[in-house]
Amino acid sequence: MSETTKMKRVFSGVQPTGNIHIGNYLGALRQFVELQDDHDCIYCIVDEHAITLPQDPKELRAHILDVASLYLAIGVDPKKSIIFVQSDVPAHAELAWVLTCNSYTGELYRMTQFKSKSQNKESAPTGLLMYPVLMAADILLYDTDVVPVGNDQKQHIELARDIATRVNNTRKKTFIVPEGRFMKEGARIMALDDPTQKMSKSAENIHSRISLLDDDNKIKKSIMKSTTDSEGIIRFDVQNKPGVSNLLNIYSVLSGKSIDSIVNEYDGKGYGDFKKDLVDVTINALSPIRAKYEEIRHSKELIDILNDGAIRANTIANRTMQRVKDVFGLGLNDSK
Ligand code: AQP
Repeated sequence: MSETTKMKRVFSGVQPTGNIHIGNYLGALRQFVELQDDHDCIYCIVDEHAITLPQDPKELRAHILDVASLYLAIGVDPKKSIIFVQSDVPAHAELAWVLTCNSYTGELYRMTQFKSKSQNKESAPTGLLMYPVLMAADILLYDTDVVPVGNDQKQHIELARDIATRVNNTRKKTFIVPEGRFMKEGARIMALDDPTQKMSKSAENIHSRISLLDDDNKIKKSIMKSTTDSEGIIRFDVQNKPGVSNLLNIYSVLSGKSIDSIVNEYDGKGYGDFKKDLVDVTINALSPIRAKYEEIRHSKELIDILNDGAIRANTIANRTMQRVKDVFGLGLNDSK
């Protein structure tokens, strides 16, 4: 393929901090599948991000394989996309240090995720503050054009763009300046128990989220318990009816129906009927993913895919790292 028709490079990742939930899926992961036919895609399991907060080592390794299996189960195709584990490519940490030296503490303290994750902690781990710089390294290492993510990552993408532009302007053109890609619907799925908070893997209440691996009973319980309001009318109004609007959003994306048509369908009906149907819609959407996951999770094929992905990712990452070393004068090996 010639330079002019080169496919755009896509990079994204998920932290193995627990089971992927429908927020991760609807905001980010379904884009992974959508993009892989006409983009050059690289999908990572970002385990180095996970240790910004303490993790049990056995659980972390299990979650790495869970997330990788879920990538495959939702339809990421290893023949089209590179799938690998972040810590298998040492250049992520290496580039993160170079970028750390080209970022400012002020811009990192401004990050809303740092503010919320360090809230109520006497002293926050440095990694929590540095996480967006590591994320910038993840992205810039692969000369990424497009980063499919949920809305909560907008600020971090901006930072990656700022750092890339800063290096390009103060040194020489070293990095591609990436663009975030966000879904129109599903870019921010809210917690079922508190629709003012985003759905999260690590929230204490398991009924705040629906994980892709939840069984039918758990799905039913979480949806039937979800917070709505006392008005009893199904309509989309995020400001005044955040709970019902969030459920409508989930219903719409999982069923492929527009929000307007769902609102019409439930005209005159109560929340009970609506929630019961949403349970069915959710089970129908998630059960094939669960079945595929079960096939893959303990297979040798999974390990082979990740090993092969790491080899391919290392090749690209090492090339960028050499370019960065040349620009900054690091080491003695000048590639030119
Ligand atoms: N609620 C959400 N709605 C839409 N998209 C979401 N994403 C996360 N939550 C939602 C997107 O999912 C991708 C992977 O997220 P992550 O694992 O890197 O970390 P996160 O954003 O911190 O997700 P969680 O689930 O809230 O994890 P914990 O609890 O560990 O912090 C990203 O593209 C993200 O935007």
